[in-house]
Amino acid sequence: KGQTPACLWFTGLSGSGKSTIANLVEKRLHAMGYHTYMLDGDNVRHGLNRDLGFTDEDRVENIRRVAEVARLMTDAGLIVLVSFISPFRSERRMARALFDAGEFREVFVDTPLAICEQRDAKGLYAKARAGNIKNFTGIDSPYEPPEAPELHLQTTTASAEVLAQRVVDSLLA
Ligand code: GGZ
Repeated sequence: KGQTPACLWFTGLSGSGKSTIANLVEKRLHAMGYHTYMLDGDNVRHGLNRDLGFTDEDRVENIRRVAEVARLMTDAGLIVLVSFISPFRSERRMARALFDAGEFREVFVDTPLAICEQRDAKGLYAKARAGNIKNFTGIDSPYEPPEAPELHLQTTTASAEVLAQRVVDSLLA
């Protein structure tokens, strides 16, 4: 069965809910018979990008490689879900430029820093505030919010399930 390849590019702070929403989107696409692949820190930063840390320079290289891999995967016909903080506008623009028009869809998972920090599921914000993690996004490293994302998801006003369905609907529209 034919499918239109696409790159769903989730960007947002640590703990914003990118992975939660991207996982729900992937599950629903699978259930409809689409072929997908998820690229995230868990499968990329431990392998392909294990030489990279969290300086600005390393994040730029992290995103460059991820974008190139995503491009290869869309060439193979997949719907790729990319879930990285990807904090810099210029790198997201560079990623977008690798794809054909309409193929790249930037999904801004917009959760205020105060909420991410309050949840702090992994205790990373507390460590960053205490100075035990350097260059932590939102604390001592910048996050540049998208200016014109294809989708802007405000996680404080809707559930992950509802937001995931919005992503699926927009992709299949
Ligand atoms: C931000 C960090 C840092 C620093 C480790 N800053 O909540 P998590 O744990 O699972 O997601 C974060 C993840 C971010 O990696 P990315 O590859 O998405 O970042 S980027 O796109 O900016 O290259 C967090 C963990 O790694 N983590 N140190 N200093 N997040």
